[in-house]
Amino acid sequence: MSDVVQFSKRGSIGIITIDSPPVNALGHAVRQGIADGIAAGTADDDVKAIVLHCAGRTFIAGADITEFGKPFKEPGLDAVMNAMEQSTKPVIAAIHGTALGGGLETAMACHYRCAVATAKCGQPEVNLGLVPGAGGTQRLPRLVGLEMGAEMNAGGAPISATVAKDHGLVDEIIEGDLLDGAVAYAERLVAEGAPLRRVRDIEYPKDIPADLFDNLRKKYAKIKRGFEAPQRNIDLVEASTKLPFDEGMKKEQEVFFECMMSVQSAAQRHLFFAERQASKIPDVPKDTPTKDIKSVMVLGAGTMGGGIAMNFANAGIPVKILDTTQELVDKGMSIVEKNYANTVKKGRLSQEKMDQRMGLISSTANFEDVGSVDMVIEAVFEEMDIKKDVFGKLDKFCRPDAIMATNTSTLDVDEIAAVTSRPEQVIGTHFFSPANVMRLLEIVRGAKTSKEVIATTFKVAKQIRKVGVLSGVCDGFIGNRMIHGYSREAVFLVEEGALPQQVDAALYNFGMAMGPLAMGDLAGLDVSWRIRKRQAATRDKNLRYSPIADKICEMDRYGQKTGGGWYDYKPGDRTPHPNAEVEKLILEESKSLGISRRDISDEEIIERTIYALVNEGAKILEEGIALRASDIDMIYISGYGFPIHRGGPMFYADCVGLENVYKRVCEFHEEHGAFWKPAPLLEQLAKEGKTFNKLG
Ligand code: T1G
Repeated sequence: MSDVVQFSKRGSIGIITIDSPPVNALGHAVRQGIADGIAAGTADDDVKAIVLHCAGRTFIAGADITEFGKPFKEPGLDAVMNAMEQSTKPVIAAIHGTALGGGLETAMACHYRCAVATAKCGQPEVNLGLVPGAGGTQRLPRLVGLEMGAEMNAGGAPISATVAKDHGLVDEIIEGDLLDGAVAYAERLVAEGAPLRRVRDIEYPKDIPADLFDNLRKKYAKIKRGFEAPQRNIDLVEASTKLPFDEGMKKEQEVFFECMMSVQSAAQRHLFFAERQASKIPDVPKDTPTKDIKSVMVLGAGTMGGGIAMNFANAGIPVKILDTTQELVDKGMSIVEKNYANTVKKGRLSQEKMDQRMGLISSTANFEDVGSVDMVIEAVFEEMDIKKDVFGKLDKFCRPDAIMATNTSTLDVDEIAAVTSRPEQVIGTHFFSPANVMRLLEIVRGAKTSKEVIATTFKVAKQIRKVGVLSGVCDGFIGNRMIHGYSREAVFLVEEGALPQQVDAALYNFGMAMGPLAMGDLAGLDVSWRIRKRQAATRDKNLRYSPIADKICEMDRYGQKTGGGWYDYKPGDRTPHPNAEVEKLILEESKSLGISRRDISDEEIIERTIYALVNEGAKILEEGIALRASDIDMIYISGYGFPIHRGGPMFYADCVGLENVYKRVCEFHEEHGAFWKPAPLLEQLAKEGKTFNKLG
């Protein structure tokens, strides 16, 4: 046995116990230990059946992703699973936590499966740009049916043990202690002379709907636009209906290795670790003391404030919304209620859950109530004077150990903290609109923010199911600072010859959730217009500036909220339609700026906008505003709709090759001026043949 897998016996039942923290992943030692345990149980005449179970938090949660791309060591998972499946004695999987990927595949190679009701089963390989590599597309559909099997493989979502039991994936739900229950279940199977039931022998029904797989392909082409793995999973489930089992397994292995070598899978594996790395702050150790946040107050009952409050109610944390008048508070509460009601109407939330969550949200117009909570999140108007006034009052009324967070999207957190007597308690928590939907939370560390407050805020981020990413203090922090160049280039490209719909289509086809100009219409063109007007006096007149967006605003066209911005919108429909007036304005502006419009390729549109992100990201990295390139990738994936299958702007640049990116940035610098001055870090890495992220 290996030091992570033990074999023991209880009466006539052999027990293989895997204990390989954190998630009992199927690394080499675990695979070897299982094989040894099966051999030991088979060789022991006293053993009549074998239970496979795990210590710790979960049953096997999959292959060991950290082993991918490294030299392979026998035994492979397929050999281990064959040993189990061919065993002359029944092997029973005892599942708790999450049986995922190779974990579920291992369980399906057993003859029987039992689980506690809280367990979950799934094939999430597709979320890593993969297909299962050990029978997930060949066994799962045989157990749960073709459509459910294909959906679970192509969609990657797990099912509960009770649903799994209803569909024949789990045979027995265990009440009480899992191992005790599993041993008793094994004894019962032996007493009943239960057959050595092998999933591979299950025959599919004859009447397979002819359009089943094509309909699934269409569905996933839409909901997972641009992703290859969902399609490959569907192809393999379909192949399982056409090929003998062993050939189907061979086909799956081939496709698994093809996916493993794909850029899309490398991108998604990069993001899997990037998300977990983001909460690791070098000078804030894992054992930094944290506070339990049991009550929160949100200042500002607007759209953002209401959305922020919903996150806490969704996590079961009581939250109070404060505004200056009862009327504003009541209005804010009705926005929250409407949001929840919409979700209930769409069938994504029960009325009971909505009532439960609404029960956790209260409201007040009495500022001094801030003294009753563990954490305050300010979400008032984005004006420094207003924020300073609020924090001056918070300093007066909040409890000494209360965390005072600001939801500012760009303003200087240190300047805000400086008006308080306790800057160590002040931190930035930048939510992204809609705050109850977008997963990103930029956590902005002030110069004096304490380590405990940082660690506590990251813990809160995880509690409210946000991706917390640390940022230093600068104008726009990480995400918004980078988006300026991206949006700027989009407008310059319109001035130079592209029309809005070409720019947006090129980026939509690249994989962005929506094009930059349509995104401006969604956010409201007047928001950035107000900022540009405020900055006009100090703007560097030597730098190219496009007046087009200002002129669109001067036509009272602010975007969707006014029925038109860059595009026109029909009432109740978010579909953008080109507007002749705007196109006329664009042509006139190009002319008045002396620009002779030219045909612009989609490739140039992608390079000018995405490399603008990359160049600014490189500056943010070398200034230490972002801890690591993968943090920047996480920000763009979870806050700005960057395509997951491209891994984020910095990972994408790594894949293009930094020498290629640097070459184009130099050409743009030559042609378009100072905005494109290459970041020194980009130049250095390009010349050294290195990458932003460690790859592989
Ligand atoms: N391999 C290696 N490490 C893993 C891992 C894995 N499969 N899963 C998690 N970890 C690490 C993770 O990096 C973190 O490390 C720690 O465990 C806790 O994870 C053959 C080929 C199981 C639901 O895709 O979904 O099987 O940061 O923070 O929120 O067909 O981890 O502490 O150092 O996420 O409680 C398929 C991936 C693999 C499951 C637990 N399996 N994992 O969530 O904790 S491919 C998956 C998860 C495969 C087969 C194919 C989650 C979780 P650290 P965590 P959590």
